[in-house]
Order: sequence, then structure tokens, then C-alpha cells
Amino acid sequence: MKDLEVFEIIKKEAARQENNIELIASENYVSSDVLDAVGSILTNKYAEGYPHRRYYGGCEFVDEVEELAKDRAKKLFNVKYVNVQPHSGSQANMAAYRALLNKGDKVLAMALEHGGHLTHGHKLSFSGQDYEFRYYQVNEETGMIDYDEVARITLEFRPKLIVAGASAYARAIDFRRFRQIADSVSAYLMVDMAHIAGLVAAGLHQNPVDYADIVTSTTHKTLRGPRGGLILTNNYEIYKNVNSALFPGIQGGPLMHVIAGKAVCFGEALQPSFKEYAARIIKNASVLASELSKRGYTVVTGGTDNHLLMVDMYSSCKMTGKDAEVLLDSVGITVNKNTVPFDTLPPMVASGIRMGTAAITTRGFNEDDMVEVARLIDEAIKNKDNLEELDRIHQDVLKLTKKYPLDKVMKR
Ligand code: DSN
Repeated sequence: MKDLEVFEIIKKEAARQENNIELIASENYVSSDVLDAVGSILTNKYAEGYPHRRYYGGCEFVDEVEELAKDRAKKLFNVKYVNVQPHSGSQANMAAYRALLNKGDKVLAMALEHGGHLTHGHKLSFSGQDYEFRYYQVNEETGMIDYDEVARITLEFRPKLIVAGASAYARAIDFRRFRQIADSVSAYLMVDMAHIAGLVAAGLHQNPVDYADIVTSTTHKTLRGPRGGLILTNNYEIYKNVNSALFPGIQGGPLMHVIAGKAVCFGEALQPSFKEYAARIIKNASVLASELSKRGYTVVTGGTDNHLLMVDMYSSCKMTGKDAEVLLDSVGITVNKNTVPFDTLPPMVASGIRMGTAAITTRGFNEDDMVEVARLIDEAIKNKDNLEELDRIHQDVLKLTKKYPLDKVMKR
């Protein structure tokens, strides 16, 4: 690369990714094949429209790659119709809302501070501004979705759409139950499966396409593809609406290099080895949750069924999520602060941290390594003011990450 200024920054980020234990629940490491596709000359091509109906000439090869991505996604999720063009999960969600709703329509979704997502109706997001949202919370005792309560609010509020899916919820979600609840008021059901898409692809979580009118996702979390969005449906009319809502409604030219990366990702997720990978993600998350519990930390809901866990740091050791994030970063462990249900602290401080095992499982971390990760987290917290001890813990983190060099992982 000739632009040394940019290259130096990329090198620093590469070293960070190499040396740190990556526990951001929404991140992963792509394969070198995905990276090759995303870094390819397909970025040069304008292809507004959809395969064989483009506004530009010379689209014969990008048509091929978009068709391939769609065919692979259909097979992977056992669904009839797919749109692979959303630049992100947020844009996928915007297109899904526009396909089903008019401005001002009523929508019921999970509250952000209970595990939802900004685009599930937060007032600072287009979603909360364009539609009338009401929210369901988790049960205060269990930390889990209370389906009876969702059903009660649904009957009272009578939304046109119910949104299921979360970005900080550690338990399996019963999409079948959500379908029954939506049917009680003839509402649409949309599932945002961004976090768990890889687990769904591996058959380790109920597949929402069997129950929802629209399923949205990203491709870069547990699914381990390039950064981007995805929309699935079994309903042809809804599919047509989604297509026009996305282009020309929201987006312009699709990112053909990223769509090629999505095709590679879906191909990889169709391999039997992906099922094994997804099973290891869940196992690793469960070991991390139980090890942290043993060490006295409050794990929200008491554990996890998926790739992530939420730890209430404030109730565990009177440390805020923000302070825990900064402290753990200083020893090379990357997490994010996160509000926990019924949090009394604001989101930029938060009582909790969210951790996920998708990235480190790709890297090769096993159950013994998860015991070690829990120990390192605990020791860092306990030695928060002891610089010498923190340095020793950082050296242990480096020993662990050195066991699993990223270039090897990416060439899988
Ligand atoms: N920001 C993503 C996450 O971390 O969960 C969701 O969009």
C-alpha cells in the first residue's frame, strides 16, 4: 500500500486484533476468502437495481455474484426470497419497516435497555421517529422475556407490527410464541436475528423464517461474514415491497464487493464445519458465564443459551460498565459497556458489560481457554489499582492470544 499514513493505522489495528482477546459480542474474524472478495475490484462497479434489471450496462458478472449470494442464503436459511443488498442491519430494518408500515403505525418491540436495538424504536433512531413504538421489557426476577406480558401489552396496544430479536439478550427466543401473539391481533411479525444468525444457520436456534413475515439480519456477527445486512421472507408480496423500499427507497448502488463477500460467507456457513463452530461458540459462552458466576459475578438471567452473556458489574463489585470496559481494555481484553435490565445508570456509563464468544471461538479458543479468560477478567477487576499486577495480567493475555495467530485463522 502506497498511502503509508493509512497503512500505518491499519497496521496498528491489525496488531490490536492480533494481541487482544476480542469479546465484543457482535464481532468476528472473516476468512481470507471473505476479505479477498470485499477487497476486490467489484468495488468499482455501479449496479443500481437488481440482477437482470439494472440501471447500468456491464452488470453481467455482478448479476452472477448477487444471484449466487441469494441462492446460497436461501439454502442456508431454508427461505424463498432474499435481498442481499442492505449496507447494514439498520438499513435492513428500515426497509423492512417501510415494506410493512405507513408512517405513524404502531409497533411493539423490546426496549433497548432490556436488550433491544436502537432501530427497534429508540427515539433517537429513524425508527422511533417514524413510527409509534411501545416496548416490552424482560421480567425483573428472571431477566427473561415474559411472553404472557408481551401478549398482554399486544392486546392492549394492538400494534400493526411486533419486532422480536435483540442485541443484548442471552437466551433463546421463542419465535413460535411471538407468532401466536402477533396473530392474536393480526399483526405482522418481524424478527431481527442479527446476533444469532450464525446459530440459526447451524440449526442451533429456532429458525425465525418459519414464523416471521420478515427476517432481517447482519452478516458479520455469529454468521462470520463481511459487514452488511440481509432480508429474508417467504412472502412474495412482502419481498416485492422490501426490494423497492431498499432500492430506490433508501439506498443507491449496492456494494457489489460486499455482496461477493456475503456469497463467500454463506458458502462457508453451508459447510458441516460451520455447525461445529457454532456449537463451540455456545459451549464457550456457557463456560465463560459459569466461570464468572463461580467467581461471584452476577450473570444476567443466570447464564446463556447463545453466543453472549451480560454481566451486571455494578451489582457484582460496584464497578460501572464504563470503568470495567476501560480497565479490561488496559489489559488487552475488549468488551463493551451495556445497560442491564432496569439499569439505574445512563447508557454511556451503564451497570453491565456484554461479552460474546463468536470471535474468540473462530480464533480457536476452547473451554480451558475460557476458564483462563474468566480468571484474567476477575484478576484485572480485583487488581484495578495495582499497575504491576495489571501488567502481569496483560502478559498472560498476550500469551493466550499468541497461541492462536490470526493469519492462520483467516486462512481456514
Ligand atoms: N451495534 C451492534 C451490536 O453491537 O450489537 C448491533 O447493531
